[in-house]
Amino acid sequence: MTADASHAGPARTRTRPLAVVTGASSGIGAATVRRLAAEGYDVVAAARRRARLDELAAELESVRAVTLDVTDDASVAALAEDLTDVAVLVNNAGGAFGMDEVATSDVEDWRRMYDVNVLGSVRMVKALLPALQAGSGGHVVVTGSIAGHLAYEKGGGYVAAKHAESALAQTLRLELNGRPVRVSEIAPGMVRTDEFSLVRFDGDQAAADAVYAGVEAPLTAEDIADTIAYVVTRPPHVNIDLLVVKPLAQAAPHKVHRTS
Ligand code: 8X3
Repeated sequence: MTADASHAGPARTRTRPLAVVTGASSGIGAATVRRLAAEGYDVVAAARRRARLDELAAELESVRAVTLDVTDDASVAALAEDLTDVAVLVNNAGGAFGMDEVATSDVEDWRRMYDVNVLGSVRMVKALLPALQAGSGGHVVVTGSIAGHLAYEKGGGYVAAKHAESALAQTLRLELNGRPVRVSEIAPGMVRTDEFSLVRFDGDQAAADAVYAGVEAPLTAEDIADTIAYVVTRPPHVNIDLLVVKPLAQAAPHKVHRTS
């Protein structure tokens, strides 16, 4: 499934199509950068942690590191400034903060999750839409979550943010109908990465490890990168609206088979 420019649309002015990946410093974002580079894209790897991006860029010739904070309008504008033709935007920056019942949850956690997951994607889409519509068009990918489709106890703030991100993708698809921009949502279930649960539990490694305890094979970041690569390398007339991807052991957010 090696991509060439034709996968991103008819003849483009670039020799390789350009992909922009946010949240690229680790986990699904970094895996997606590597995978899209292997698929034939030039990739702008964007995130706050520049040192990690520089490592990626040193590893892969087709990757350019750009410091980006999706919660900051000026930072997003600076990234968009010199991008005139973007084939793929992967809105991957995001995350969960806290795991609490609504009654005891921290409103600030809800606010931060809304800002990075939802408004971060809105800012990126607004800034890059002209470049996504340039030439032969582009593709907006939103890294959502099963939490965007099903609620679970103690997940309220994250569930709400991911539902909103899904609503963003659906709205955008309606509004862009007739224009050469595809919109896809990838909704992963349990993905074991170094940071997702550690961040959610504010650095509590034992709590983070417990999420995956006894689960034979949680998804990996590479599994989701593989899904994203599949979606963006379909022929340009094919729009995959939504892909929900869970490990075999997970039937629902709260229904996980554990061997111990
Ligand atoms: C991560 C999946 O189940 O923790 O987006 O909400 S879950």
